[in-house]
Amino acid sequence: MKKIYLLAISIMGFQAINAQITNYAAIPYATGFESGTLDNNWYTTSSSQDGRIQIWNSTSLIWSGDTAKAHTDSLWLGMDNDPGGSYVTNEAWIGLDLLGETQVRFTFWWAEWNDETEPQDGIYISDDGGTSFTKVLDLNGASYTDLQWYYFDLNLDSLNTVHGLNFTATYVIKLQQYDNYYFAGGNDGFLFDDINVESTIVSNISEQDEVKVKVFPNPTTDFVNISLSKSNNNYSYQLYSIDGQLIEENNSINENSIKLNLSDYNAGVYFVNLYSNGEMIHSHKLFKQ
Ligand SMILES: [Ca+2]
Ligand SMILES: [Ca+2]
Ligand SMILES: [Ca+2]
Ligand SMILES: [Ca+2]
Repeated sequence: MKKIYLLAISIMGFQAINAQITNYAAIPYATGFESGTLDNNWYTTSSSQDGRIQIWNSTSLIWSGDTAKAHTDSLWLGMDNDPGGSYVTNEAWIGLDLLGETQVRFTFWWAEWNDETEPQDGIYISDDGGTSFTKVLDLNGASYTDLQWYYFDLNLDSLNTVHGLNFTATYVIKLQQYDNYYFAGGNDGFLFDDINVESTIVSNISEQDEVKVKVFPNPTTDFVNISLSKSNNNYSYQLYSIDGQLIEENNSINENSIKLNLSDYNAGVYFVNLYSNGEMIHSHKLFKQ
């Protein structure tokens, strides 16, 4: 039997959101929440009726001289706990049909307002329609400046590899917040904006245009050389940590070799994506010893 949720309409008059995922979005998928509602690729749920997941307007949330503004345009997705007093878990799921996809990136902007770090806060992924989730990124409020927007760029191929997940027709990305109070005056809450899921795969490179790539030494203790069989292709690269976070990038490389210095990074697995004129041509797993 389906549960019927009684929705508390907030005193601000915004519409609360709660609906099952009825569709798994094809990619590219993007939203900046400017329609004012969550489309049917989303499902939201809270562990108690105090949990609040709703779309806010840039002008509506002001406290102690600070205004919670959207990253882009007017609207953003907020998670908090109203009236608070006990802890609640807020979850917003995005359903994605990623069957057969490769080289998929999930990017988003996130801000928080005095939200304390708890292990439940973060980004989770499911490849089975939300039956089981794996945490792939911490969102530790205490480590970030309040109401400042931060960009996250997650390489889902890398995360799948690390966590034993697959691109399926019922792939779910879950945004989760855990805390015990509300935004304005209560000092808790997450803000999300400009969510984007897209494949960076190159499908139209002909055989003779293909750039051959050599990566060596790998494993390495410090440097990795990347040699490319063609020059003058306006190369760039992005280096990702094992948890899919972008840690280094370089644009407009006009030579046919790139030297990465991993000596300052911890031992472990990294991923480098290579681009030619903005299109991905190669992705490689690196082992730093
Ligand atoms: Ca927006
Ligand atoms: Ca928290
Ligand atoms: Ca903070
Ligand atoms: Ca708190």
